[in-house]
Amino acid sequence: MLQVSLCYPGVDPAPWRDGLQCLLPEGRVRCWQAGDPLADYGVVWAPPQQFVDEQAGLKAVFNIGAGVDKLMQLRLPAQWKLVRLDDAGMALQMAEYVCHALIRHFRELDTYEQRARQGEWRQQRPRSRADFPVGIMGLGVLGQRVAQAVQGFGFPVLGWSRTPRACPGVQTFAGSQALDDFLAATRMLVCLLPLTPDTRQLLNRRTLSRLRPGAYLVNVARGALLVEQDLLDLLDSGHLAGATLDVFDAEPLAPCHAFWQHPRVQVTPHISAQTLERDSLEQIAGKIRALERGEPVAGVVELTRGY
Ligand code: NDP
Ligand code: OXD
Repeated sequence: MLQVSLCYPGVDPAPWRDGLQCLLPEGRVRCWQAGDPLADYGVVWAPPQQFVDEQAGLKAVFNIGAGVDKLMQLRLPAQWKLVRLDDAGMALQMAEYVCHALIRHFRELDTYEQRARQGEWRQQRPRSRADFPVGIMGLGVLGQRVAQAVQGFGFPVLGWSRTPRACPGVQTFAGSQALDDFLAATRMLVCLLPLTPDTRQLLNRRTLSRLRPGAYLVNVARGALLVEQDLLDLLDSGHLAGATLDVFDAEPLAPCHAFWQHPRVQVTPHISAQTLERDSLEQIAGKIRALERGEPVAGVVELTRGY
């Protein structure tokens, strides 16, 4: 019988175990405990190093998320087949969240909300979409879906990736040599990059200063991509108009952090694309069956690349 070991510290794992058990009646799903025998498959989010060491011989390990940066901080066996969640209901949520943030800024809705609280009836001059090109960093599973949604609202869309990507209707840029040109053409920057050694602190004073004056930042990737003090300084200098931040260097965001009270920063608690239990488990169960049949699966992480 197939053995599946679930390791999801910090949450009640029972609904995940029971949900996967229902979808995989031919296997046995159990919550991992130190000293357990080697299972066939692992299903994890931020497991301890001990899980990795004891379960080094798993046939595949499924990450309960799209980003694998927490796992990458551990010593992983080179032979591990690590599989990330591949959309699983996150791309649509991400498209919703990013479009909301961009449109809220473009249509000056925060200004109208403030005025409404004062009972003030006053209209702004309409802005032109052509003056608000949206640059998306990361044209992967989520970035491409976001690019499609943003295009639907008529904004010019640019995209930046590590290797060249063709994305209909999107002006694409690839590699570090193209980063400055991409940034110089962007007014609303959306970050959807994985956190890797190459992308850590990529959003800093130098790169954010390359954006068009009055630029707006939406970071929905990982907090450690951004140097938070550099963002605050560029907001205060007026080079940046504002930011919507869903992810932070330290989560939960400390109660005294300057972002909470900053008048031009919108904060949400890492909810832009939440992991949906049913969608995720269906995807994982389907991929376990595919691997058992000897078929390839999508979403296998390249360990040396880090995403
Ligand atoms: P993918 O792996 O599908 O796509 C990553 C994209 O980033 C690819 O286009 C890749 O380029 C590009 N990229 C990677 N490294 C570099 C680099 N050094 N320079 C330029 N481009 C680079 O990831 P997803 O779209 O599925 O997810 C992106 C991230 O979003 C996740 O890693 C996770 O951290 C975050 N996330 C956040 C959530 C939230 O709720 N806030 C929810 C889910 C995910 P290439 O195409 O050439 O490979
Ligand atoms: C993810 C996340 O990476 O929820 O899936 O952040």
